[in-house]
Amino acid sequence: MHCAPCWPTGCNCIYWKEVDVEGRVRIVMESALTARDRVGVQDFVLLEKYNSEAALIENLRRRFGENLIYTYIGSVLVSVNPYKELEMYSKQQMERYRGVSFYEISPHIYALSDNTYRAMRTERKDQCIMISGESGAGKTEASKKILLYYTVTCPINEHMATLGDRLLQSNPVLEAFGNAKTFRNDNSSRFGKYMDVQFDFRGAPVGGHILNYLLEKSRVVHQNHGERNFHIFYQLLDGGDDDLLTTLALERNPQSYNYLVKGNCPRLSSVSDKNNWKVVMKALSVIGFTEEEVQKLLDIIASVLHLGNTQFGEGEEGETYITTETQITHLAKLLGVDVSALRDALTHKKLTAKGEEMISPLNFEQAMSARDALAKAVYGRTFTWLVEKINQSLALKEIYHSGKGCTVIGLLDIYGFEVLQHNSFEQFCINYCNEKLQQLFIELTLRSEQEEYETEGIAWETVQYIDNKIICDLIEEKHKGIISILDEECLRPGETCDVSFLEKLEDTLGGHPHFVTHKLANGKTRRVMSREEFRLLHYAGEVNYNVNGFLDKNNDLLNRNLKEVRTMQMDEAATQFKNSLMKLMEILMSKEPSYVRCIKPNDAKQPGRFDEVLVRHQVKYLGLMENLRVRRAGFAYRRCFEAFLQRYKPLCPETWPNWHGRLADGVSTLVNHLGYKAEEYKLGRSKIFIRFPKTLFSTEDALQAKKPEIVITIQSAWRGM
Ligand code: AD9
Ligand code: MG
Repeated sequence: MHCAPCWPTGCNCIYWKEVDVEGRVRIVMESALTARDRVGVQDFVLLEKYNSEAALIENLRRRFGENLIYTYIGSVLVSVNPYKELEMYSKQQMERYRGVSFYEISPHIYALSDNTYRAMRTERKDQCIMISGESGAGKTEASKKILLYYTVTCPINEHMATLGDRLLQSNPVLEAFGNAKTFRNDNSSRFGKYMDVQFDFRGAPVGGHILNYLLEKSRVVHQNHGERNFHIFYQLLDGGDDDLLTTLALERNPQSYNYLVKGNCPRLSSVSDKNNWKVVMKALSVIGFTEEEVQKLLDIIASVLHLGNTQFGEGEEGETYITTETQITHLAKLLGVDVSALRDALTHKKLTAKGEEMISPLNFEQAMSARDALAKAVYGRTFTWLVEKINQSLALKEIYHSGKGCTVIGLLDIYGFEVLQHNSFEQFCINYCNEKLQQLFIELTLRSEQEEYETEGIAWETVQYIDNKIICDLIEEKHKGIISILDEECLRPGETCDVSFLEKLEDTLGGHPHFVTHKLANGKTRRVMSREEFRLLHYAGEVNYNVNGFLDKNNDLLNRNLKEVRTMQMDEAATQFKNSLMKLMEILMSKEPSYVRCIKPNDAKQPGRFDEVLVRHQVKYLGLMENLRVRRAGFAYRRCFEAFLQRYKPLCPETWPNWHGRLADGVSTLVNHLGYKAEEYKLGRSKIFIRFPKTLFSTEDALQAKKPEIVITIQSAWRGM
């Protein structure tokens, strides 16, 4: 059976012609709106009880059961991870969504991609797509599908014919170096990513640029049980040929390396490191890495493994020395540094007192941390270098006069809100980032809704929503925000420690409604808190952060011990992160936003399981209910006059088969004929706004009841063609 949509209305959802094997043509009707009992509604704004979280979750559940993983809240796309391959991402599907009106066809990531692209082309305005959701919810997969859609469906600029490939190939490279198996996701992105795709005036992709955020460097030296280090280490050991491993002085077994055994999880059942190694090597060459550059990259990866196996001994006077001389020789060779300089850097520190430089030995513990700090720094810098190289390869060519005439679609795939058993500095930064994005989301959605109502000349009804500015301020405010206090503690001379940082927080922030510690809670808190924790009441829920390691992580440790080797900026880590977030906010604010909100249906990473408690939690912290309330703002449904008339004109003799007057008058005639009451709808300048879903549904039902009549009319029209 062959199905072809879009006839004769071009709207893709009411009429389908089916051609059976004998060539007989039949017109069938399928409307996503009428199938609502079985598959739920495709836009949450059509829910009768739009204020009910339970109704929203039930709608999600029904659709998930039918493999309908996408649902809208107006123009926001909600996506539930199916944890299985669905046949909905083919090239034919891409074609189906190309140029088709957003709401007239079932929700899809391609519909959002296409709509964003068309908005960029017609309005000549930069766009961005913000993808959010917790770890494993499907953000990275969504961003890859969007990128694929553009590289497949957009025209090609003959000067940049290979750009599409390079854009796509940047993914396996960044994933090899920046992703890892975690408890929550076998391919978890351990860095935030914002990618701009630049298009020329004909809509062909001509350039790209990536910004990366806060790579989780601590993973290089430590992994929790059941987790792995970054994929590239295992790929190299499994996929690299014997000669390569010999040159790098590596053994094939990951268990031989201290930095790879912490999680006790050398292999992944879901992917082959060996195959991925090939994919990554090919991708590096497509992007334009030379053989020397690839070799350099692998030297560094190998040197990190050798660093991890570098061991220390303790002399009689407490001095430290290196016991693994062969490792140090390999290391020096791979890093291209002098052996004795490296030995000194790992066992001594340089101090400057009264203008004089002094060298003092490190004790055993200090030497171990210096070693780990060097491994993290080397890896972190390599990742930054990798991103820079990719950016050079994707950079707009001169013929475009540095982007003049180009428009941009930005893709943001950034870590979701994270609450672990033990939350540390990394979770603090990640959750702060999510607070900022939520703030932006609320601000922009509200703003664009308000603007639409104003343009359409319809009175704006105030909507209640949680404003999380107070929490953002608590973290980022100058002088009295948590980041400022942390920086001050790091810079304060004398013995500062994590506990003194916590005390300072208590002194400054005591009484703040979103900040709690063991002392401040005074036994009033429901959940037990340790003396080393502070709790933030995020918009998405409460999180306890353990202050252990905050100062070191903020200092990046390396500052103190290995200044010689580093050439990085001197800003403290949290402040650097705050500044890069501020810049990101500016970038996003300057563009027209679209949103994909990803939901993880279960923690077992299994298809077909919908855990309501887990989903409810995500619905809450993604702010979907607020989003829905803002979007409804009194009206369940809005549609431009033309589309509304096109769809429902068969219901009124004066508009069927064609209306020849002004569109607004046609809609007015139609709704009068249907008996809409004044309180049920409003006519804007170009759109009709319908207040209740039931008004729309009864109109839709009337259309379906008329089905046989219309089919006959259409069939005879079609046969006559
Ligand atoms: V993390 O914050 O980087 O840890 P993500 O990026 O949100 O996380 P990811 O996109 O990596 O999650 O998805 C996790 C896994 O779910 C993928 O490896 C796939 O196995 C699975 N997945 C996600 N989306 C889809 C989909 N649309 N179709 C099929 C999917 N499988
Ligand atoms: Mg990801």
